[in-house]
Amino acid sequence: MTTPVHVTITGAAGQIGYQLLFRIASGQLLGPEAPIVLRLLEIEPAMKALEGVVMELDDCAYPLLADVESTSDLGHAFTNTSWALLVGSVPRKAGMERSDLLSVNGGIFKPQGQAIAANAASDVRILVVGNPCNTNCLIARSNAAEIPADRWFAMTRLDQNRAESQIAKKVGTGVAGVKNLAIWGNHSSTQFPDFSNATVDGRSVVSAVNDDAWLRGDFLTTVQKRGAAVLEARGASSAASAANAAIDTVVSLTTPTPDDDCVSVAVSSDGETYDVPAGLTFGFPVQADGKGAWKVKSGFTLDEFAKEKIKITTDELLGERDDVAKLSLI
Ligand code: NAX
Repeated sequence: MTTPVHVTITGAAGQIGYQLLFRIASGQLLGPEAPIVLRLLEIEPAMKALEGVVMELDDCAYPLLADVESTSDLGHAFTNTSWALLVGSVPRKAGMERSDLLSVNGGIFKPQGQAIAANAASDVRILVVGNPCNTNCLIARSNAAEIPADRWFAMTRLDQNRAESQIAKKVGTGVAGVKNLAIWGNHSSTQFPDFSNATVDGRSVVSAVNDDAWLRGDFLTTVQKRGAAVLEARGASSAASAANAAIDTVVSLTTPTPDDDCVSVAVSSDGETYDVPAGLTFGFPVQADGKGAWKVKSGFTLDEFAKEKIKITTDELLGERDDVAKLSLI
């Protein structure tokens, strides 16, 4: 049997974890040929719930699932891991300032970065889902200097999927026809879902939609505030769609990106691409080669409207970076 790939999921007993684990164990993350060891990290109070989830994993009798390790120990959670999906974090509560939120999460992501550096496999790649995911990723990466910057990702794919779906509905076509849709910046309400470089069924989205007011207005705000709308309607935040986007991200980063398309994901800025300051974990259009390497896709045209929006989200990320620097988290 092929050597199993170790995949770590933090916050495994949470609602995204519950939507994610079964899909990973069934082969949807790494394909039908890759046996998997799941390494599940939770905090002590959630270990009992995690026990129940593991029972259910057993009860699925997945042929690809070689083993499941549940733990609240960071070193154990990241031992030999090749993909670390950092989902567990502490959400913003009423009355919490941004700096409080970053401070609490710094307490999670700083030691996780250190534990990944000390224990993970040499090919480890990390996807941060837990919010504020861009800056949580920056914190973990800053505390794992041994791991190259191009192995760290934060999730903006849910925003890409949401944007594609809105455009497909507006044009009255299938979502598979929507391509090259970049999410720039932060996974927050300042993100810029870039309609101007996107295409639908081979035409520019701008001409296919033929409604600039909608693109610059309702479309943008619907995507930016979709998480809040789901929370309001469901009484709980997005979980199945978030788990789906995490799987989409890994699949897209491990398969070649077609020339006419891109993957939206936040990566470490090199300071030279699209004038984004160096070192921020910033949402870009990315192209993967399918062998583990990727690059930020060049050739996107950014007009004044796009530049203005990208500046807003850049400033927000710079502010978050200043906050975590002051807290000595990076
Ligand atoms: P839940 O509260 O259901 O689950 C989080 C789990 O993390 C809990 O079981 C908790 O015990 C665990 N946890 C907390 N601290 C931990 C630690 N130090 N180590 C390990 N586990 C820990 O939240 P859920 O709905 O699953 O969401 C998880 C995170 O994803 C949240 O931060 C959420 O904001 C974020 N999201 C990110 C999205 C994205 O697109 N990047 C979209 C969906 C989601 O909002």
